[in-house]
Amino acid sequence: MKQLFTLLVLLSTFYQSKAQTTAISPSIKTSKAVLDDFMDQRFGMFIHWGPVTLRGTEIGWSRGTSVPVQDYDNLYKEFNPVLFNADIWVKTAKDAGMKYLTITSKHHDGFCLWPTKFSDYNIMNSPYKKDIVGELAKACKKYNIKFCVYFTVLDWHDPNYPIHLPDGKNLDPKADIHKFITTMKNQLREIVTQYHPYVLWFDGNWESPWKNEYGADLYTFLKKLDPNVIINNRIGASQGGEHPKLTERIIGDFATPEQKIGELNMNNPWETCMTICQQWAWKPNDKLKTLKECIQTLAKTSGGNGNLLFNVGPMADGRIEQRQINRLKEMGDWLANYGESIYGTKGGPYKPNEVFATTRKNNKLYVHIFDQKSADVILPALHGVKVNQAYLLKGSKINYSQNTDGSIVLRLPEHLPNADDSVIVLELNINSDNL
Ligand code: FHN
Repeated sequence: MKQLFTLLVLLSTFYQSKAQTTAISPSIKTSKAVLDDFMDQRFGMFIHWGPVTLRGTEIGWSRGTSVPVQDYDNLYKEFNPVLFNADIWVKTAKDAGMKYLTITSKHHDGFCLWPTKFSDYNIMNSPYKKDIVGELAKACKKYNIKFCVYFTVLDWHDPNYPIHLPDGKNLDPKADIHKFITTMKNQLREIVTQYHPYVLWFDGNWESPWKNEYGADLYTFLKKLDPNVIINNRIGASQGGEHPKLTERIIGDFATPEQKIGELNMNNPWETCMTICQQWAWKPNDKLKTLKECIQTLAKTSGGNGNLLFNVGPMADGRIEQRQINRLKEMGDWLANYGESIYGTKGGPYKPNEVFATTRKNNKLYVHIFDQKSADVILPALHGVKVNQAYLLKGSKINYSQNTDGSIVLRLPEHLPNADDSVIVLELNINSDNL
């Protein structure tokens, strides 16, 4: 009996200490004010780029699959994006109405787009020999776009990371994860102290070598470097299917649903990441999303109280494809008219659907009308809410009525100003935060 008691005490101590190693002290967690500022931005540019664009295959994932490892790992010797111009990339983001920009400083293939002292596998040893990350940080400052950095916690190229191929199962006994983490911390210290990113966007947290306690340690380490740096929920170890979630166990400041619009969530911050084409890195003749898909994705993401990180894949010569630039400019033109219904708003109170989504700010409820076939759009009753007036944002009055049950009937005019998303403003008798 005594042995059993001793064993139970030992086990509980073990699990308590394990739990402690993944708990983040509340005093160092990113503040609500900083996260609220992030969520007010609503729309950012994601950029996946590296020497793999010379092959037009997927960054990281095509190494050792569609591109032989030896071939893939030597592409950097040809990588010379002479047409790269950070100002053009950042102005493209700005003209799209984007407020922040996230660059893959290091993806799963281990190639570093900045002159790191901790790996020779970096841009300074390519024919290009310029600091891509630094150029983008400078251009973002110049154009008042918040600069953010993507960093992978798996690295199939680094001999100290135990897995060397996509979906690899064998752990390399010669690898040393603790040396790998030391290199990672040194590189992240370079990034944070030299480029001061607004957000650190981690990725690659699903393979067995990565442990939740490594993520907790890394979060704490980064917060000592910059207490206000915002960190996503992919710094700890993922147990599969967790990217859209933010739970007690998951380390990080915001959830990251991928290639889909997140669920309406008024409690936890989240950001959908999505490609404007199909592939993250540049692919010749990749399928480009329609303007309707782009605008409605943004509106439904905001309607769900989330941000949209929208990805472009620049080409090997350093240019973003003109068709992607054009599509983003069309989004920017829409935002120039309707941005009031996106930036600095909250989502809800209704769950976005195929007919409409809603965003809100002060006493205004913005109704994004997607499906314009029906003559009326009916909004379920909101307790204690009375509509004082209704009108098209930047347009004419809208006929409406409120039923005795409080539901709201919007009578759509025959012609709406924007086929993809026309925004109707309802001015309410209360502050929309209280809905
Ligand atoms: O494996 C990566 C993928 O290449 C891409 O970077 C996306 C972007 O969020 N993240 C991972 C897949 O979940």
